[in-house]
Amino acid sequence: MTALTSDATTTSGDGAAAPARGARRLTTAQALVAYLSVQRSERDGRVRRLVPGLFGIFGHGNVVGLGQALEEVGGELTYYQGKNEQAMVHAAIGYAKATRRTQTLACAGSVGPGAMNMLTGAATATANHLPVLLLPADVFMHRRMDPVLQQIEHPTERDLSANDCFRPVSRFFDRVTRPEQLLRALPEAMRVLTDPAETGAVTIALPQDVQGEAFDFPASFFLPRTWSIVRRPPAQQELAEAVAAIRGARRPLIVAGGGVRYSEAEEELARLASELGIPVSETFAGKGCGPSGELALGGVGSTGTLASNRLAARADVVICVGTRLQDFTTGSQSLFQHPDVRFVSLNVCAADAHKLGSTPVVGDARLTLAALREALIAARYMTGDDYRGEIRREQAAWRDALDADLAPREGETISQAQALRALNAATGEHDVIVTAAGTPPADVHRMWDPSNGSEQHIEFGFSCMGHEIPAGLGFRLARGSAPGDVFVVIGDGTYLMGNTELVTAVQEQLKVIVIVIENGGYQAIRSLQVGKTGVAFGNELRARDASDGRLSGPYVQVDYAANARSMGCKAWRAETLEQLTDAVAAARRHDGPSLIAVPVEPHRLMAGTECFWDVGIAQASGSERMRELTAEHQAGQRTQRFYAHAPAREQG
Ligand SMILES: Cc1ncc(C[n+]2csc(CCOP(=O)(O)OP(=O)(O)O)c2C)c(N)n1
Ligand SMILES: [Mg+2]
Repeated sequence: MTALTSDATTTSGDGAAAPARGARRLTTAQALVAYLSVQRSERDGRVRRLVPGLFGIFGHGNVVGLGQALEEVGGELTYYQGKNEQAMVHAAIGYAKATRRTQTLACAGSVGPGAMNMLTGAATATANHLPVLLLPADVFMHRRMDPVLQQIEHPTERDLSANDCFRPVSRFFDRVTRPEQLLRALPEAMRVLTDPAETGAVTIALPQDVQGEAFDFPASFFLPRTWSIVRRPPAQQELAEAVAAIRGARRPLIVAGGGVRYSEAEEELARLASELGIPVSETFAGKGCGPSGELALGGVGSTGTLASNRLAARADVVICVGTRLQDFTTGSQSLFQHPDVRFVSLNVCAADAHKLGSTPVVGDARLTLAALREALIAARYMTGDDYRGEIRREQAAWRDALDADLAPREGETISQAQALRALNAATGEHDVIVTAAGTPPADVHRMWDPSNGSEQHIEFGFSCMGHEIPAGLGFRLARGSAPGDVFVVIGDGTYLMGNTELVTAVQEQLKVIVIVIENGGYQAIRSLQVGKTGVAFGNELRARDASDGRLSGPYVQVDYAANARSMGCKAWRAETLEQLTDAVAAARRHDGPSLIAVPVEPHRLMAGTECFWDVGIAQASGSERMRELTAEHQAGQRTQRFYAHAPAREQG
């Protein structure tokens, strides 16, 4: 061992010139901490710490291993104390989003439940292609005293632990059963974290005995290493095929996804759109990354604008940029109704670039958009005046429909969309809005006007209730003292599921402004239920009623502002739009975290989007209404399409 270590030299990154001699005797956990402390990422010449901090909750499974290491050698790895392990992962996701996937945080949970609580966060990160580094503690490898506390004891697979549940929700998984395995596991983990096509949850399970086991690590292992996040250029052949597919288009439409934002390709997208006259619609993750002005269509799909959806229904070529094309975006593959519609998909991830039978262009969004723009200009491509007129008419019709939808109604309290419009007016450049589940992401996607310079970050790849507040913390942490405020818009149901990271915000003095929309429970789901089954059951926050034995009694009253105050936040309740605007101004003046509770009209949701969304419908029922609704839904299912691969050259 020592022979290997004492002569080791580095082949990596900055500092590579100096050969490192000797070995460092460290425990697995100490080596992990020392290694993370010197990893950096680089994109476009800007170097940053790749993992500058770690969220953790200790238990017996990691306090004497990883906890010991952090205390002794963790001076360069800021430790944040989580309040719930799932929330820690959401904070890391927020951090990764804020830094456009160039940085993230590590999350350490103890063995058993602490580790398992991170699973939902892992899935959220993986579904969204967002880097997070997860360090769940694991059971003993030596097994001298099995079964130990928090061990599941699988009857037929004794080498399996609860942590094997991370495998399907991770992009990289390893269980480090000997200290020296870190020499292989950690570089591979960093590679996956920094590869835009592969990134997601990266999980390294740390058995509690192994965390404390020592090894003579080569000193070179701990030299600073910089991981370049390379912009992969598109292949000329794929580009040529994309040009061939687009050049005959009369009604092209761009669908911009999160990949545009993560690649920081917004300007390049705006340039292509304006020089070629192609309108831009946006997915949830891409919300706000398209251009503003006459080619901006806003959200697309199930929660999209009428302008986007009507133009999508007639588009002949759809140019997808950095999108995973999930069913909310495609209207469950019913949105694009042009009989000969074809897709061109620009994506750094080949699997995404090939979806919907697309003509794929695999590469970085910014480079690919620039190359495509040049190639289309060289081919003298440009949309016609008639199409531009059509776009303007659809935008005007959408603006009118939105104004009518948001108008005050006699005898009603304010609506959520009205509150969002007021918030939209009270925010501007550098402000960030974070949403994830319920109706807030849907409404932000549809009606938020990003032309004031605010950024919207909607987590809807997994739409995970509980993402919002910790993700807001992640944004604030990543942005440090940079200008602009972080607003979290969250439903009352979701607030009840995950709010305790507000204590962490107080602990760290992180200024996050949480807007809780009070509407008596899970209204997004109630509305879906009533629309698809004709009845309301089990979704509102109501007391059990003795007469029918169901949850049909009065609304349960929760004082959300008092709840936030009890955790150390400032809090207000705003019942009118004026009160909301005033509360936002007061929250901006306050240094720490705050909350504004906004009661809204419970059943008033935004009007429909003319977009079908498929859900598993009841094919048998004793209720006539249910049978009618099933027939209606099945009519929608008949509009679903199979989009075949149609490369230009095979079409002649
Ligand atoms: C962890 C998790 N559990 C369940 C769901 C399903 N779900 C989606 S929205 C929603 C209701 C959210 O209620 P609330 O936050 O009050 O928002 P509202 O629907 O009232 O706008 C539920 C239960 C989910 N997305 N995530
Ligand atoms: Mg609600």
